[in-house]
Amino acid sequence: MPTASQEKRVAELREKIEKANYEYHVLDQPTIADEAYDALMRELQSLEAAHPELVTPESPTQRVGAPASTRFAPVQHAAPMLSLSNAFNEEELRAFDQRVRKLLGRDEVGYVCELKIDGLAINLAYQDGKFVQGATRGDGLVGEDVTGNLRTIRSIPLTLRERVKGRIDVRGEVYLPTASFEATNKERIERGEPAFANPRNAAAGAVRQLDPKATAKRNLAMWAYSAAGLDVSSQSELLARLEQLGLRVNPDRRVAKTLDEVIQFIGECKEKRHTLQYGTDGVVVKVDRVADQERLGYVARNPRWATAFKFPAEQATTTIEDILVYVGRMGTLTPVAALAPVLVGGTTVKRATLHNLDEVRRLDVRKGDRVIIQRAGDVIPEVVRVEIDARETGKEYPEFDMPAKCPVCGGEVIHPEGEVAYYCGNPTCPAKTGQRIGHFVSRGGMDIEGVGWALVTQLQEKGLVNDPADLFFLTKEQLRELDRFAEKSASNIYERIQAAKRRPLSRILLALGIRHVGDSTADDLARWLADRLPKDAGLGAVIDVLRSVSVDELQSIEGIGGVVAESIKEYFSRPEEQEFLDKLVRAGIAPLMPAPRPPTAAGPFAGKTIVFTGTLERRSREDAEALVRSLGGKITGSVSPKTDLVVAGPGAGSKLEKANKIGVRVVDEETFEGMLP
Ligand code: 0OW
Repeated sequence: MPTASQEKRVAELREKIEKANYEYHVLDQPTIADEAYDALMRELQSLEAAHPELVTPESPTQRVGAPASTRFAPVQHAAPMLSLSNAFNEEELRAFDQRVRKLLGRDEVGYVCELKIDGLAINLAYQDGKFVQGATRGDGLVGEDVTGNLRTIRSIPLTLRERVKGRIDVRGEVYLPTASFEATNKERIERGEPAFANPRNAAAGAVRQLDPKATAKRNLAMWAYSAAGLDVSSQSELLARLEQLGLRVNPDRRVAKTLDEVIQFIGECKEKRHTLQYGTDGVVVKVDRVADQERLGYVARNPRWATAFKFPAEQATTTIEDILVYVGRMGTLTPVAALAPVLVGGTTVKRATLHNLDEVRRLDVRKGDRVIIQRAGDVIPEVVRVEIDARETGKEYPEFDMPAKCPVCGGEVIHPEGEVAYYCGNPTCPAKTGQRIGHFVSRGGMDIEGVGWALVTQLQEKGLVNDPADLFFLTKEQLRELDRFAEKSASNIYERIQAAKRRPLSRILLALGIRHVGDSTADDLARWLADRLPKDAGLGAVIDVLRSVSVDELQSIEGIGGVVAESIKEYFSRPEEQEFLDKLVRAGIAPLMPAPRPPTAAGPFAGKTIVFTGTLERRSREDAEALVRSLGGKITGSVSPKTDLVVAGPGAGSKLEKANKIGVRVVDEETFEGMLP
């Protein structure tokens, strides 16, 4: 049993160490030397080793734990983690400001500007002031449990400086400081592993390590920028409150009364950002007052009260060494420029997309040309223009033409009449299945980290995998036999593939690669299925519904139109897909059904069907419709006895006549505006 003085000493040591951590990692103003800090830690570790009953999860010695069993378990966020619309120039920023002032009906707005940190968005759940769960943003609704890994990040406090009763959800960006990013890449290249393309990918890789000890080595840091559950009246007050609680908030921020002040701040940041110790790709501009934020609301998952001004793309000049042809997962042939390697925006670029043959003709780009290329954010670089006058007289610059045979399988290349694209006509072209597997395992799909091109190609060449479902039948032995696969990485990959059997249903639908089914359609379809199936429904039950559902039923789903409904129906009826789908079921894929949609706030339009007709003056038609949806209403395009309200602007025609004829309530725009909360 520890003596009273030992217990007292342990409490004292913890307080001194946490204070030192806070000053060093949050304030960047250490007051004790590293040696003194290490001595305190050693003393606490030896006291805890002697008296394990004294150890608590919050103890500073407990930051680096064992690999948790819950790692990567899905976490449903208490409140959706939003994404941001973008503004790429001053004009778009002014348009954002204009919309905000119009919707608020006043000119004085008041913004807060924050550096946009180029890292990985995370959610930190604190219960009564104690860090209890950390999750990645995921798709905004469901993220992954990375608590153990985030505990190793010293700028994330395990205990807040005030014991805030109840639960708060802090949002922030985990990032890898530039120096650590460069050191990590140096190590990886020495180990023969591919370098990370940018700090954000490196941070994501570090946060999603299977073992927290690996995360701890990466020297990650975090800036907090938002929170749910704190009673504040503005964003600037929220940031100050987060600092008070001991969270690290980026100091490069500014309250701006007018848009001109916002633009002034952006100009300062554009200069300063290259001197910063971390990656930033823009400035986030937020309406400051919370009351205004609530009034402005959201469109999809983008707040209307915030936007991200992205720093302009970086450009560079280089030479086209060759024009290659890349075969996509739908078999499309895409011309790609092989470039003389050049540094753009902090990373080396060797490839740039030429999109399609029309674009090649428009640019008149040829092998040997000097070109300007541009890289905006992390989208793939593209060729902006050719320096025609750099062409040497007398030298040949042959025009590029699409090949007649597929460069991967030699199959006939087809160019459907009137289409821009060229396709490989061979249905079993390995590039198609390779791309398809690549899409299936990608972050947007089943997110199976470590299954990259090199591995997929090897698996295909060895005939171990012909479609994505085959991945789930791979054994550890088969993986171990692959080239450059040691025991550890083979079992890591095997674990990740097996763990991927449990994914949100929307992810699985997205991973199938159905034409026209993107993020939001997959979400809508998954929710519609969840309303019809038990919570523990298997993939087989889901596929049975999708095989039997009609196009009309699909079209009745909110957000799914005719083209998408046809495409979904066509996919699930396609004969060559049935075997693949049945194999996925046999593999034991178990979808995570989405939580039922929370009941929409009982707003003035809750449960009502609204039709707009004629032109609106106060706001655009799509904004008005989105506002009605966010207030619980349903929008339809035609008037019927089921219509509850018609909003008629000037120039209204047949819909207004029909509404009057069948006795549907009609209001003008002013009355509609007056109905808004
Ligand atoms: N990356 C950032 C950042 C920021 C959230 C909350 C309201 C709208 C988005 O520095 N400073 N502030 C926000 O505000 N988001 C940020 O990053 C987001 C997270 C997910 C997409 C963006 O990267």
